[in-house]
Amino acid sequence: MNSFSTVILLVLLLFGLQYGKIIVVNATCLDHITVDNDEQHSIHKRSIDHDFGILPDVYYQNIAPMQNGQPVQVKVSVIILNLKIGSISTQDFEVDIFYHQQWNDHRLQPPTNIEAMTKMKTHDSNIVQYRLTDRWKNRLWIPNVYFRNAVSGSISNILTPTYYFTVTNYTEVFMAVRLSLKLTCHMNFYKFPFDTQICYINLTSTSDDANTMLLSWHIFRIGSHVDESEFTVTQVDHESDCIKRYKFGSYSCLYGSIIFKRNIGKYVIKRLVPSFIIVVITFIGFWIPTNISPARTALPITALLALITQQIQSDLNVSYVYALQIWNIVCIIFVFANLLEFAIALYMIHCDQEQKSKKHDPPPSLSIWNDGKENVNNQQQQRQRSTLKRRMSQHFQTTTRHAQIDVYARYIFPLLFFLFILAFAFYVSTE
Ligand SMILES: *[C@@H]1O[C@H](CO)[C@@H](O)[C@H](O)[C@H]1NC(C)=O
Ligand SMILES: *[C@@H]1O[C@H](CO)[C@@H](O)[C@H](O)[C@H]1NC(C)=O
Ligand SMILES: CC(=O)N[C@H]1CO[C@H](CO)[C@@H](O)[C@@H]1O
Repeated sequence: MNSFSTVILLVLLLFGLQYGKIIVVNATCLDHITVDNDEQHSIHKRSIDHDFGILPDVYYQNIAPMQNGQPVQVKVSVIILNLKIGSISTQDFEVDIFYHQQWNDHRLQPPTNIEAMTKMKTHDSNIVQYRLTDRWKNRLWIPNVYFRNAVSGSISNILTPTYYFTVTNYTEVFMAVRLSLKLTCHMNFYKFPFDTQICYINLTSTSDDANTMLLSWHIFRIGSHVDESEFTVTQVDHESDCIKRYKFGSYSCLYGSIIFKRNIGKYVIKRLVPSFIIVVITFIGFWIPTNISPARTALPITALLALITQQIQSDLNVSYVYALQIWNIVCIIFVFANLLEFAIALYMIHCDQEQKSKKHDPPPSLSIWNDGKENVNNQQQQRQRSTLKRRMSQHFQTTTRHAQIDVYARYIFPLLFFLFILAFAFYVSTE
């Protein structure tokens, strides 16, 4: 009984050893292994990386692959997928980009383990291209580039792999990564809402100076999915040959610029047209007789209140005066001037009436003085006629009297407003 169980145990042990051996021995031959559990799967993957063998025996990861003392040329591409302009207070913009860099690392060797590499189909059979996993970013020399004006940023990892590496012709390394960045952009709002903003994407080498590494643009462009509700992108530019000089050395840099123009439609409809109409309406006041005070005062005062409310609501919260504010202030001044003009007109009419009544009063007393000398009938007729005339003229004065100043204002105010609009249009359209 005891010996029987020992035999079974021995058989099991031998079988286990044999099985284990199969796995160990056949691990190098990756095509023939059937992997069942996760642990073995990870061994399988790692073995691809380790056995790839593109690195020489001596490889310094932190030394740039310079050839004949020439700096490494790194071609950079930035393709903007999404672009969102931040608010006025934050002065930034958010971008989603595809970031590519290509360089030649002549130290790399053709892979030793051909079966293990992920060879890619290319249109030309002479070109050998294969893919590397993102683990290679810890083993290869990679250009150390950073975004100078980035506030924050992250590598998009919505889908794996986040990094994408390929090696073409054994030495040409291509790296791609998708980034979400928030970049600062100094905007000025002097011409708001007719403003045009320029935002930059600035790149600089961090660790390799201009003697060891040079950056150059390959592609800088904007994709088609750019949000253009507030702004329209009008120009995209890029500039190479940029070297930043510091005390401790000079570094290669790149910058791309994006110029965008604010879409003014909304502001014209919501801000400019209403205040324009309000000001024009107050000009009607000059055609209303001066003595109809309620109509003449109500019009500009209501307009003034409306304009001031609009001015407060549309505050941008910047410390300087901007175009929309100038427009609003001038509209307010026009309405205020209208009110002042009415006050002056009213005063002038009042003076006129007093003068007239002084002029007209003596004749009756004179006629009384001459009463005895002249024909009584004739005198009475004359007196009646003159009082009728005076009453008529007084009546005329009280109903349809316009101060002379009103007549001038009818032409001067619209003319000045028109000139202001021309000047304003000129101001906002110049650079
Ligand atoms: C790879 O080599 C082939 C021929 O040798 C050449 O035509 C091709 O331009 C090279 N590709 C790159 C990316 O260097
Ligand atoms: C980016 O580059 C532009 C153009 O050279 C420059 O005006 C701007 O100041 C740079 N911004 C930063 C943050 O370096
Ligand atoms: C030790 C052992 O079993 N090795 C096997 C490895 O796989 C090959 C087939 O690819 C077998 O022939 C060997 O016997």
